[in-house]
Amino acid sequence: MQRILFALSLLSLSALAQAEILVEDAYVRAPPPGGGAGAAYMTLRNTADAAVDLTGAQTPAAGKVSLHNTMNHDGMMMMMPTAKFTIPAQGAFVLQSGASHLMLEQLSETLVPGSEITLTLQFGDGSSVSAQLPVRSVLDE
Ligand SMILES: [Cu+2]
Repeated sequence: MQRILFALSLLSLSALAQAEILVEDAYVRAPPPGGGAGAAYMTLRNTADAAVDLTGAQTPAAGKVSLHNTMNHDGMMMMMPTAKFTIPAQGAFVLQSGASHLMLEQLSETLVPGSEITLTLQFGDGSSVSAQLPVRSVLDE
């Protein structure tokens, strides 16, 4: 009986590890004084042999987190919401200023440069990963 229980616990461990996503160089850019939205940037590295979709994110610091792409439309930079970012197998997806990013809207607290927020990323396979993101001022870039 003990042997069976041991096998079951190994199974649940491998299920928990299904999304093998590493969050690197993550930070939040605070909005300019006077308000607006924050933006989160990072590199998502996928160590698995299958592509993984980032489908959403949550943080206590914001009422809503949206996935945005930035597009050049006749010389105007426009942000367009998207349903997912696909992180290729054994590859990386980069969220950076002027490109794909996470938009932190309906801020529930002031994003103070030097502080940190917790961001939970949700993936298409039902798994999630949490990370601590330092808050930076736009003036630091
Ligand atoms: Cu945006």
